[in-house]
Amino acid sequence: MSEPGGGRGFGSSVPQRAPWSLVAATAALCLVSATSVWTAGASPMSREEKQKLGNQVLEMFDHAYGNYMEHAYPADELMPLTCRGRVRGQEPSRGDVDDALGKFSLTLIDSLDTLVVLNKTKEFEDAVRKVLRDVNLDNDVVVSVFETNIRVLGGLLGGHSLAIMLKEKGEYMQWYNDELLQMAKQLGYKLLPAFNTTSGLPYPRINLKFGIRKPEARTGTETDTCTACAGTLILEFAALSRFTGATIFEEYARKALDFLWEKRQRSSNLVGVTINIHTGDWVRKDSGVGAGIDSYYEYLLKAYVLLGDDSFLERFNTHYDAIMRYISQPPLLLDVHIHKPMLNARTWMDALLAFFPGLQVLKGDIRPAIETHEMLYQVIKKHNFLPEAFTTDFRVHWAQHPLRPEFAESTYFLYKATGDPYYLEVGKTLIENLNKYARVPCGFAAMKDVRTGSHEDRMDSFFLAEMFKYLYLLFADKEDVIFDIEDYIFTTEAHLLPLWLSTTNQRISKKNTTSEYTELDDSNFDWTCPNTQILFPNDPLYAQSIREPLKNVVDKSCPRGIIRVREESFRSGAKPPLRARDFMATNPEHLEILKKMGVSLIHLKDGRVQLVQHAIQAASSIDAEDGLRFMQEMIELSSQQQKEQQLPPRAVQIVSHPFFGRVVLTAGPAQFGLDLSKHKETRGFVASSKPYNGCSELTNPEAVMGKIALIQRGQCMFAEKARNIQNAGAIGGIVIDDNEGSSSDTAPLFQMAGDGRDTDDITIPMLFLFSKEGSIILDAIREYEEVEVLLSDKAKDRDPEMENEEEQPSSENDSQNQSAEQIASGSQEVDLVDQEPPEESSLNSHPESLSPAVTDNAASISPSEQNFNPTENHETTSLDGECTDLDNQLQEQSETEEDSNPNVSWGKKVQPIDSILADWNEDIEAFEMMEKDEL
Ligand code: DMJ
Repeated sequence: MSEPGGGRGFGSSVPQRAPWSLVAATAALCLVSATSVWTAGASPMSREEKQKLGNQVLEMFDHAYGNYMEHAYPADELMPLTCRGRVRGQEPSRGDVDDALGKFSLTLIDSLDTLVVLNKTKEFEDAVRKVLRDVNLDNDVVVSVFETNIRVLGGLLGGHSLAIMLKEKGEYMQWYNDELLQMAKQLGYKLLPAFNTTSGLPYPRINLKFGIRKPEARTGTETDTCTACAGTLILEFAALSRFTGATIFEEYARKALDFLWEKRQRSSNLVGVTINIHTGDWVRKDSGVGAGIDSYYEYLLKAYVLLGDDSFLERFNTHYDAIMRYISQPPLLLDVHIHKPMLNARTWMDALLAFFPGLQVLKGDIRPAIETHEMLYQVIKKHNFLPEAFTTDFRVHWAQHPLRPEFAESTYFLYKATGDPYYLEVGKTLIENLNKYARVPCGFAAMKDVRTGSHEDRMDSFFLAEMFKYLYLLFADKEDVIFDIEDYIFTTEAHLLPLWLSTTNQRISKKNTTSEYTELDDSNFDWTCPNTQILFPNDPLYAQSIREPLKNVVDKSCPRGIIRVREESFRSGAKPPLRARDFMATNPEHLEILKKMGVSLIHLKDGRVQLVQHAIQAASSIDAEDGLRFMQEMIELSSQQQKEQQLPPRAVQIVSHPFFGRVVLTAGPAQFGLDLSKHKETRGFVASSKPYNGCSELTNPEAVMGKIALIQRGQCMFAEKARNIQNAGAIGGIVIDDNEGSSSDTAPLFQMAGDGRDTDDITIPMLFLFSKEGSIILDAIREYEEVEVLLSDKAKDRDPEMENEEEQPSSENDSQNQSAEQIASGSQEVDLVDQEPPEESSLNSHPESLSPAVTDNAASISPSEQNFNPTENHETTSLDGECTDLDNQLQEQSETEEDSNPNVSWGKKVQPIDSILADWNEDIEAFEMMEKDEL
């Protein structure tokens, strides 16, 4: 093995070489000495407590990895609720998410280097042998190039990196002869056909056996890919080239990066989310630092660190400057349009952006990292986990949480940068929440809905690749890790690549790397951490002082969006533009403003009012832009309100032995019966009704009396089933879908509607479960006979209390011993006819709702009441002074930013009307895209 040439820093640190020391190495310097600089603030954590927490992480990893190996391996992933492996093709398709699964024992490969970091060298040796013995990379399966690169190629390379390190130490892996590297090379060649495009951007998917385009491949026809998908290859591909001497991999990855750089929007220096791989046109022109773009930025900076190529740093700095100018609205990071970067593209943020503070630490820009991290932590404190998306006023936008590691990653890097024990306390909270809310008898289950605490039958491989590494390293002292973590860089999947690669096999020519950069002025380095002494100028409370004003940002926020208000309004002293949330169709002043903005009001025959904007009718281009913003806000407001009118999902929690509340199933609510959000939860044993469809008087009232009746969907109205079980004395009901294999993982939940008549006579709570969730209860009945459940709007904490309530012995092993078949099977064989369709909420029943319709050059929305005025928001705003404070604070920041940075006026240039019109269709498309947007 070559001598490591890496320098000292920490985790994602840098080798000591002069050319690139300006940014990355200085960041690392901050990190090294910060620990000793910190002396006050949060109480320091004792070595004993850190060790205790480290051991807890080890135990949690054993629980996750052990259950995967015992119940799922060689499948790609563990399904922790049904305690079996997820095999692609054998489960209902979940769409793109399944593209990570290539029938190559994904979780095992993704876990390899975690085993070494966690000091499980013996297990690592076993795992490598299993990979070499069992894993086949030649399956006829279509996989994501991006996911296969970061998880599998990265996993094999991380495993190889640590295998050769161990071999050199002389105790373990003495038999190892680069076998993982050979597999990595084989996989690398399998991915190369994806790059056969004129642009050099890879196809998003490839067939492991047949490549691209052949009829058998079932892929190769896609036209678009995400920026991160094309821009997150360089670390793994360059490492593969440098380890093997085969330069082609690094060349291909460089070419893709070069193309993306060429295609950046030249005036904003931002990139969009999706790009056409043939034409290079931006398909989605919204731009942020989260989903779809995130690791493109990460890899530019880390490619510089690993490869020492200045061009990557220059590109990163150019993008970073743009990000801080337009997207960063501390503590928020909000997507904007690449062509109009002063215009926010969304009023919500996604969970993937939680990696960004960690990247800012590597860059050396600590202050905004602390701010954004603190904001994210406040959201976590409210919901226990970071929801997949949340609004600018910190409401849940998408409620899932698939145990993503990004926040733990940033916490680790911030601790290394500041040495502030506050971040150890944050890590402790993460551990507690995982154990309390996500731990199930057979591993850790993703959260289906952070509001209800319900689970999804899913444990993604990145949970083992990343979460446990960052949490363990957070509490570890140097001697707790058997090698020097500072000699390695973390890939986006937290795989470890040795820094000595920077000086190995440097034969790759830089001919593909363009030399065209925007001139960098000094402001590009404004956010660079110069050194520790300046960052913490004798102020050990520095980080705390940045966090303090953000402590209550979530609790005190108003339930409304915070949208950047155009600065020129303030400057000229003019009134800020009319906001959608303030609009009242009966206010003549508002109607006048609408007219100026080119927005006309059409009174429809049915009493509704439609808004249509024609930019050309606006009084000026500024007014046209205001009109555009107004319409965008209206659409966002409308979809938000529609969401709020939906009853949120409910939870069915199995509380009896051996589940003790650890299994929480996502349930659909009913529009009739007891409202669980207003009343205490209902707890009871379950019993199947006879007839099972519950469509006539029950023949087994004695069995369901005082219990929660299980009824199958179909053959009559939901309300009729409810009446029949209520008459038999049931205290609640669970309707189980008759559509075999249906699951809340793959089908949207719905509300059970009434029967069109008065349903006040139904007083018991009714919930709906899809077939897969229902079969978990039915299987439990078969196995344990007595099964008790809790019906509620939010799962009750699974704490020892719940176990104590039971007299039966508790043992995780008991439940783990259930065979996969026992838990998985259980669909009922009942002949059924079509069941009732779920009733949709209509405009009439929800008079406030708006239905956006977007047409050529005009967007129209149709409020059903003329006086569109979300009073709830108003009241909250005017009653809660602190809400106003938050807005003012952001406003002030906006103004300060403007004062100190003359370039901010970019977005304030008066745009000619024809340019606005030219962009119009793009905006409409972008809005439509955003509405449909999925992570
Ligand atoms: C990981 O697979 C990688 O970190 C990737 O870059 C995006 N995020 C997932 C985990 O959330």
